[in-house]
Amino acid sequence: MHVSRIGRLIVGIVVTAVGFTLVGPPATAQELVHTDQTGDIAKVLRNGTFLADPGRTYPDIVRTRFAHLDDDLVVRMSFRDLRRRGELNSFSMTVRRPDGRQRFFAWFGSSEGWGGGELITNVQRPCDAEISIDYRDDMVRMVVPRTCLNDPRWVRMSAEADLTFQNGTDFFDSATRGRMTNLKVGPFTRRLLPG
Ligand SMILES: [Ca+2]
Repeated sequence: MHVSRIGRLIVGIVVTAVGFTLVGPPATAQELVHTDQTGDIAKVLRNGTFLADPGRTYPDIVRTRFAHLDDDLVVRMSFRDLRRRGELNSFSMTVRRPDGRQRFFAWFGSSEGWGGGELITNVQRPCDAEISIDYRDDMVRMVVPRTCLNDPRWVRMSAEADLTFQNGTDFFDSATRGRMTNLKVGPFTRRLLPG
C-alpha cells in the first residue's frame, strides 16, 4: 500500500476525532453491546465534504461488542457485507482513559495483506495490539492489551471502519454513531471497568 494514502487516511481520522458519551447507565459492567443503524455510511470527499451514501453496504457496521477484560480490551465488530477488497481498508479503535488521554489503534490492509498497530504519537514503546478478520462471518476482532494503556481503572471506547479509494474518496462507518454526521470518531461508550 502507498504511504501517502495511509497518511491521508490517518489525518482524516485524527483531525475529525471528536466524541460524545453514549446514553446509558453509570459504569457498573465491563461490557457493552451496541447495535448500529444500517445504511449510515458516510462518503468523505477529498475536500472534506461529508455525504450520506445509504445505498452502500460496505463498510456498514451493524453490531459491536466492547469488552474491558482483565488483560485486554476487545472490540468485535459485525458487518453487513465484509469482503476482501483491492482498495485500502482500515479498522480502528480509540480509547479514552481516566487521565483524559486518548489513544488510537488502527490496522490498514488491502488484497495484498494487513499491517498496522498503534499510530498515535504519545507512545513510547511497541504495543502488541492485534486484529483478526473473518470474512465468512463478517466479523472483525481487535485486541489491545491493557498494559499498552498502563492498566487503566476504566476506559471508554469507539470504533470505526474505512474504505479508501485511489482518488482519495473515503467511505466510513462508526460503530456507535447511529446516523451519518461529519464526525468520524465517537460517540464513545460509557465507562467500562475491567473484570
Ligand atoms: Ca452502520
